[in-house]
Amino acid sequence: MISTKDFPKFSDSSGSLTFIEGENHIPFTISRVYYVYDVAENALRGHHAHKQLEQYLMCVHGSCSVWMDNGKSKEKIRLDSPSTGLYVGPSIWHVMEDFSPGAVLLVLASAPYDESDYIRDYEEFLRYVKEKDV
Ligand code: T46
Repeated sequence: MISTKDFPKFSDSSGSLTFIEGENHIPFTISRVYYVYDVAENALRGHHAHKQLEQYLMCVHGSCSVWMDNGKSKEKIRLDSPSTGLYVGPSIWHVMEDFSPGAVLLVLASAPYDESDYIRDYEEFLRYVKEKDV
């Protein structure tokens, strides 16, 4: 379920640079970029799944943890490198937690914001993945 990608990183004594080329590094056309920041200590974000949306999540400053749940099992990953992206595809219930102070979570998304693509109720999510499995 957990699928990460390390993007190119150039470091020298003056600092580091990472770049992401849509066509070369991302398996979907990037339609939207957003970022989550100023997250309070102990705050939980996410708590939803998407029906169609594909995303890459990366903590470009600080760190945070992401729970991934496909309705059958759950896995947790710590995002703590600005050059590592986590793929979150459709039908994955995800929760972000344990943001370090000042953390910035950058997200590349395959489509514009569309609330009808969200499943925000966990019981509905379990029904949805069960129906899709049949
Ligand atoms: C996701 C995780 C990783 C918009 O109006 N446009 C947008 O592009 C986004 C992303 C959000 N919003 C609105 C919808 C809500 O009223 O911003 C508000 C906060 O969104 P939400 O509570 O969904 O934020 P998170 O951090 O729980 O989830 C976000 C994304 O919404 C979601 O797609 O996968 O980050």
